[in-house]
Amino acid sequence: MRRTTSKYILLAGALLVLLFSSFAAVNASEDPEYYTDSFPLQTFDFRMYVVSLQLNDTLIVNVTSVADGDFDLFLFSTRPMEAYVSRDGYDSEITNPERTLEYDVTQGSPFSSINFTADNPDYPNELYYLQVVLYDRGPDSYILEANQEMELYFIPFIPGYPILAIVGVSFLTIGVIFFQKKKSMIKH
Ligand SMILES: [Ca+2]
Repeated sequence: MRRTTSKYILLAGALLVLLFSSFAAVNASEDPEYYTDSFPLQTFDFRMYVVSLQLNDTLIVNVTSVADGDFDLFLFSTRPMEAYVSRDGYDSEITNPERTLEYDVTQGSPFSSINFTADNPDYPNELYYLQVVLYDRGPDSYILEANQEMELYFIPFIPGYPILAIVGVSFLTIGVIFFQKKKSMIKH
């Protein structure tokens, strides 16, 4: 009898925890620090995110450097097919107003931020792309906090020799695995 009572208490406790955590998940969407990410970068290296905004949604992104690194932020209205940053620094295209909606290239501050409201009625439900660049004093890590759910975005491979190289390496890897398997089969 006592055993079943304690079982019921345990079950009730578990239910309570479940209820409470689901409440916490609902409330999280209104939290200004709803999405967070942290990542280490080398100087002139970058990381990209994609975010979906509806008309009149506001996106607030804050990036803080962990050490002394100088990070910059760029928000694009179209899907980036290039990084516009290399070992030589920025390509001027990175601030082209045709695709770059907002950017923060302030120097000498551990904080970078973007505050953007999707107010163009021609684009009521659009994807926007955020690029975080370590501009100076790397390597360093950043901490990103955003009020919207974000996902990582990777620049697609441009068809051409990189694809050929990938296919070549894949075939080579399969070949090596096959060869080693055959070798071990002969041994046994
Ligand atoms: Ca900066």
